[in-house]
Amino acid sequence: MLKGRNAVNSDINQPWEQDNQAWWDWYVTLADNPRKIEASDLVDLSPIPNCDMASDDQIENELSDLYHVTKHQCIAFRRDGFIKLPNVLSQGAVARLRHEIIELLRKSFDLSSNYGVNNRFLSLELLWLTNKLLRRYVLSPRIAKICSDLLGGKSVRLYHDNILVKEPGCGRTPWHCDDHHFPLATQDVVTAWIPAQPIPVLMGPLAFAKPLSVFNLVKNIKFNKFDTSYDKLINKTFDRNNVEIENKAFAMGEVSFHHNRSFHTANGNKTSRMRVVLANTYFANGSRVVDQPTLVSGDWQKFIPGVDPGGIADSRLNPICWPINADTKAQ
Ligand SMILES: O=C(O)CCC(=O)C(=O)O
Repeated sequence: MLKGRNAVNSDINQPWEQDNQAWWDWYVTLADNPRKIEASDLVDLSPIPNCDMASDDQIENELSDLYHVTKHQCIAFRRDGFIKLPNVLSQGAVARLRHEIIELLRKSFDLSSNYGVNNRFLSLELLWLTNKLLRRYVLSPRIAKICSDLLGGKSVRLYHDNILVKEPGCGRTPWHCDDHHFPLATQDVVTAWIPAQPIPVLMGPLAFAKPLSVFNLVKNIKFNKFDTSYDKLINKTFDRNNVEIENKAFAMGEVSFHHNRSFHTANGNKTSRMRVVLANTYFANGSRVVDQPTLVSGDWQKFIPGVDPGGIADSRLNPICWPINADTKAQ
């Protein structure tokens, strides 16, 4: 999985040498999976609630309509490092998102087998540049303003959009916090994890360790790029310290928002339905790229083109998404 210089020694202070799909293919090998999920383990779910897909106009209106985040929810986010908010999307907007993402996946991957071709973690990114519908979900004032509110009202730029799909039988996502991943020199980073269907526990919802301060318990654990030891050690440390893990289902339209120091994981997909998610990451305007991005940051220059380490992360691919400004509207 690791290739070239990345495969040679244990150093992570080096650029990632492949694309983002290769990054995910490698990354999920770092997860400790006690047992491979077999085709016979997969559970068929009842059909997704039947609803009409939202039209373009409905999506445009819904994703511009502002969501009221309460003071209590902002406090909970700062304490826990994440919050799950109900009804961020309507059922029609979720159905449309899933439909569109599956169409896009078909163009890049072979989805013909029910068990998944390789039980892979599939990823696509930067779709907001080419797909008008996805662009509404990624540059959405509704979603970006929630992130801004959770960061105390800062204006926020897009880092990237990422379609994250677990085929049936795909295993766990290793424990991590995004601070190790995004090469941004700020603690003002939020990812909106937007499921494109309900996610029952068997499908592997995003699961969070709380409160946010558990970061301190594990911050000195050394990342190992070759095996599952990092994931195992984090798990063991949380276990030993009785850290509470929230691993609950996501209802249709529910979206989670997590801070870049929030430790999170996701179990494997033990259902016969693909777990389809759009994850958008936003960060405070004015933030810089770290001085030394690592291979864990993957192909970050694709998301902040033309900006060198240490520079302000304000490339043309990082529009300000909240507050709405002329630049964003024109795009
Ligand atoms: O979708 C997953 O399983 C992992 C996603 C994740 O870690 C993230 O969005 O930060």
